[in-house]
Amino acid sequence: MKIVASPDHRLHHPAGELYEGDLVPPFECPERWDHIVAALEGAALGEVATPRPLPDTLLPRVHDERYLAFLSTAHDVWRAEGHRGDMIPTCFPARRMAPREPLDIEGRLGFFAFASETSLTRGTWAAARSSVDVAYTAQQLVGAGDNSAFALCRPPGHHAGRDYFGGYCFLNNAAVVAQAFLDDGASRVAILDVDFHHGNGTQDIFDRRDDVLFASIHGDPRHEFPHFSGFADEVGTGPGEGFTANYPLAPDTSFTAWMEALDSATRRIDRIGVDALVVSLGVDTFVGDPISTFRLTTADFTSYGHHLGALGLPTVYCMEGGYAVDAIGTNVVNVLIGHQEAGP
Ligand code: Q9C
Ligand code: ZN
Repeated sequence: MKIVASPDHRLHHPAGELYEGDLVPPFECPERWDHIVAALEGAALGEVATPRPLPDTLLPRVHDERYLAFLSTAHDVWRAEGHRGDMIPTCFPARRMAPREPLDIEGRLGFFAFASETSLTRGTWAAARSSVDVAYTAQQLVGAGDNSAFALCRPPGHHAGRDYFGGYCFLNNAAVVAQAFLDDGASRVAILDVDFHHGNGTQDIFDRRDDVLFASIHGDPRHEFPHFSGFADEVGTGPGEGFTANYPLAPDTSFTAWMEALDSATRRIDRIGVDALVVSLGVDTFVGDPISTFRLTTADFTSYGHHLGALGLPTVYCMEGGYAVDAIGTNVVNVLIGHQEAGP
């Protein structure tokens, strides 16, 4: 299995995260990447390759141009106005307010955000760009004939919608990979999102499309972030109807129940028939995760890796969440080893 990673992820390291009334050290931290790289080196899955930049035309196919213009310049504007720290959104357009981009930078920040735990920092754009380059390079390797690749994306991407950031995500890495497969000639691609949280951003991007099947297994939004997306009755809109599948699961879900949902999701992928698979790989389903409630053990990650490898599809794994830093490397490597053992 090919592995792609970039040290530029380190450019994104916010000073704090708003969490339960305090500004705490961010759960989504650079050390996550270090632990995964260390585990990958120990596992000898393959060499770690550095990314090449994605073509300029690709990002605008999944993100709004105005959003990209904002993200790429926001912190420069912020600094030009004399602010030194990170940008934390505080004011959002709620029901019946005007959905119009303001001129003021603080207004624009809230306009393009959906949550305030995610700071936008001086290095965020460069880091998010490197993350999407990592994902794109993994896709190119699989497109060129490798069976599977792991994109060690950081920051993660699945909460980033067509024109909004939040949930630690800015650019949607998995969506870029799916779009790149289509642009290279695939007729249909599946994105399987196994992160503990619903991939609301990915769903938003492909909601009306029938060329990308989006399936997500996650904590029931009645109890969990992102709170307003990921219900079972969200099945896609218009031509996309039937190409979104959500599997919300109760707090404290066991591996057995989780695996039943995975089996339903992969049977649907089989039924529809796809040319490539993108896995949004969050390992925050781990029993020891500090912000999540599922109960998967380290060994369970190998089991479901087997299940995914046995699908026999060209596969790109994009790193998403996982916050039990000491276990994150082993959990990720176990999925990839499981995939490799069962795959073609
Ligand atoms: N009470 C990803 O895993 N805050 N993002 C949750 C829990 C936001 C997670 C608060 C979690 C975002 C990529
Ligand atoms: Zn998550």
